[in-house]
Amino acid sequence: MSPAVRPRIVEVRERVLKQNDLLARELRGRFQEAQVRVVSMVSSPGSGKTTLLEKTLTALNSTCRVAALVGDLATENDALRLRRSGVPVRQITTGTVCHLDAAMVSNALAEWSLMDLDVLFIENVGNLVCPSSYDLGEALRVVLLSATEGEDKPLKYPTIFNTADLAVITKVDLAAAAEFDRDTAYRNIQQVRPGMRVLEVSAKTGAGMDAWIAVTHHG
Ligand SMILES: Nc1nc2c(ncn2[C@@H]2O[C@H](COP(=O)(O)OP(=O)(O)OP(=O)(O)O)[C@@H](O)[C@H]2O)c(=O)[nH]1
Ligand SMILES: [Mg+2]
Repeated sequence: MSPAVRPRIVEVRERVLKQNDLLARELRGRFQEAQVRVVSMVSSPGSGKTTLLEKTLTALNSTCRVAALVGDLATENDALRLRRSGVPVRQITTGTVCHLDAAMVSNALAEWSLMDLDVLFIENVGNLVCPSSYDLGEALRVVLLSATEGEDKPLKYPTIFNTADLAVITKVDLAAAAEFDRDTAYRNIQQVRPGMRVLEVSAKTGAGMDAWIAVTHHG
């Protein structure tokens, strides 16, 4: 690569990110004004975002007005799964883009009145790299780490952990079978994001669900 090319790529990327930050700030203002709590979820593919979210939406549906947006490169599969909870769900299909951005969220919300919602969940595209740079205007960004994917993920993908507010260890029912080393996982999370709160859940058995659900609407 010639020295002249490198700065230009950085410049374009910075401009795109700046534009996203401006729109995210605007979205955050709209969410605050409408008093909607927005919780986003990021993780590697298959860590259990949709499974946890379906259980969460079902639990919250009787107590508050809740909805969800879900991003994937292709298919409406996750939206179909989440709609089983009975709450409004919109799929954002990103094509080749490996993350959601603030414009996609804003467009997906165009037909909904924020005033009619208490909690909005956003499931990001399954990816531990791309979503970390894109603020979506959320109040709480949650990073999931499943008990089956390896305790080293926080060290290998520090930015996604560093830009999250809460870590949730998922699939704890499989921890013994996967020989999940809990102490190492906690140590690695704290190394990249000192002080970050960590919860443990199993969407299959329901373990830890009460503490998780409380966090989603109270902070
Ligand atoms: N044993 C067990 N399996 C789980 C749990 N949560 C999710 N799974 C399984 O893990 C697989 C992936 O779960 P999904 O919820 O689709 O994961 P995801 O993060 O939404 O995946 P992408 O949207 O593709 O990134 C499915 O086979 C789920 O049944 C859990 O708590 N325990
Ligand atoms: Mg999913």
